[in-house]
Amino acid sequence: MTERFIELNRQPDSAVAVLRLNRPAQLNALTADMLVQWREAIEAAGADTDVRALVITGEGRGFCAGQDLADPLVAPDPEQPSKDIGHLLNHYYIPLVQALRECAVPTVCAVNGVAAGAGLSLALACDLVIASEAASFVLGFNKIGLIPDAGASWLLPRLVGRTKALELALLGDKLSAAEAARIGLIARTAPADQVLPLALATADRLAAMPTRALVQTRQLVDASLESNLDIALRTESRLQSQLGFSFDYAEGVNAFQQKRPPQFRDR
Ligand code: LHQ
Repeated sequence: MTERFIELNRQPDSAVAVLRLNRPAQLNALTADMLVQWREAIEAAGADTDVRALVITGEGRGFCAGQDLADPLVAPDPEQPSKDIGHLLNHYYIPLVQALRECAVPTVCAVNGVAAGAGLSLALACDLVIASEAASFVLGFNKIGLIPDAGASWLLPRLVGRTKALELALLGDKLSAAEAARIGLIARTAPADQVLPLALATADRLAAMPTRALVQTRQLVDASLESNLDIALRTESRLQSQLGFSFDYAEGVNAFQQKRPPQFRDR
């Protein structure tokens, strides 16, 4: 039987699901099985209509050290010099990054410790990143002769601009959580024992909001980076037109007028 490296659990009495990377002795370095399990867990959380927000975190002292470099799929092998490591990206990483970006509910990444290589790329693919003050961030691809992958080359310049993106990618220095928040790589930091509680509280807030509008907001923000004002104005208008017929719109306006908290329920 395949070993489980990803746990997915619902918080008691809450619409928040928690996805936990669980391979702590290797700082949650990613094997092919783990990448499949991670994608399947995101899809399962998104398909469960009782789930309205997803928290992603790691077990142990690391969040995720990126690709498991000891995995025979990627470990250099003199017996097999033509091994194609791009295969792993095409079949495992790309579907996982897409699952994160298209998740049917908002995602909050609670970075409990070091995030390296593709572990950093995957954290950055979440909607909100909250890191422990003890966490650190390192691209590290340059140290093994590779380029930033799993979306990092696209995300980094958009998050922190060309200057910082190239500094991080070319020098490969470890960044503290405080510095990562200062340059806008992540949303915020919290003391080590508060990072998961803060991520859960943030996810609870998101879970009480109109999910469909939040997910479409993510899509609009992502699309804006490739778009222009005219296209953005028209896309906003099309989506707003649809949302105007939703339960959550009527509920939000009625709740405002009746001076009561809204009870959103669309997914
Ligand atoms: C690991 C790993 C690891 C295995 C720590 N693998 N065991 C995509 C597609 C195709 C090909 C290649 O790549 C990719 C995407 C990528 O992600 S490439 C980038 C891969 N990741 C890295 O290069 C990071 C390698 N790790 C590190 O630089 C350090 O371990 C960091 C900075 C993450 C943490 O350093 P420390 O806190 O000093 O911990 P440590 O180095 O002592 O690691 C603890 C254990 O975890 C250790 O095992 P051991 O048995 O000696 O206790 C490491 O071997 C293991 N580990 N990363 N990626």
